[in-house]
Amino acid sequence: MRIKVTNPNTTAGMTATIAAAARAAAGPGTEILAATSPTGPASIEGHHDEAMSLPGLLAEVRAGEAEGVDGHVIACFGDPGLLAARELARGPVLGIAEAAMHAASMLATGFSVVTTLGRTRVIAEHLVRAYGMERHCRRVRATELAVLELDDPRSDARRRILDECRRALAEDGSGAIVLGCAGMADLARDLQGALGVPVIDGVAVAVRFVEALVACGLGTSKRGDLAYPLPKAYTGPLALLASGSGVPDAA
Ligand code: 2AL
Repeated sequence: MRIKVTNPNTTAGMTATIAAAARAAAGPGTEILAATSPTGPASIEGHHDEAMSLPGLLAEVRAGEAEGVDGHVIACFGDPGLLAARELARGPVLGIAEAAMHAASMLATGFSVVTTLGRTRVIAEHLVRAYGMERHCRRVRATELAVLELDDPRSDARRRILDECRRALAEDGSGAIVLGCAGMADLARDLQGALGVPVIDGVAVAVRFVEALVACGLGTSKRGDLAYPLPKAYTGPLALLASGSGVPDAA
């Protein structure tokens, strides 16, 4: 099967990290198509960044549908545009926060999220409530690392994330850690070895969850709000991104 993994920020180096994690997790016979958003912010660290990332992300989801992929992963921890992407897609579409939180809830009675800047914490907290994870998520913690520091081999990102994970285990009563950024995907194994508890990278588990759903013959419901978008006239630059959709009943 073919799974498209889209990085909604425009930093190709981060997409390389994400693609490596996705390919390492995927089962035999799964091809990972990794994409970087063609337009928008270099990193996503707030509500405005998320909004500005959506046209590029949705263009990639449309392109994946036109190529006939079996499912999608949105590789940013805010799960930007998740429901909009589901409207466009035939197969399953999973966000990495959604996948990681569900995985964590199956592995421990409580988990902590360790994320990047403090200003992104409220985004993760909104998702905790949207996914009904209030009973499982003990706390969302910020490291005050900028997303692009994760992409810089000279940064001390690993040490700062490890320190915050240790504080989470000591203070939150958590049994598992959810990594709160796609750019942390390459750290999960190493952190799990150092901490001795499950450390969950959402990219890996989202790929495996998509595989499982597709293998069960399941896709996105096309009944109700996740039906393909209604055809509309578009004005301005978005007309280019919304055209050639490959959306069957919007064509
Ligand atoms: C993210 C992420 O996963 N990618 C990005 O650009 N921003 N999330 C975050 N909390 O920093």
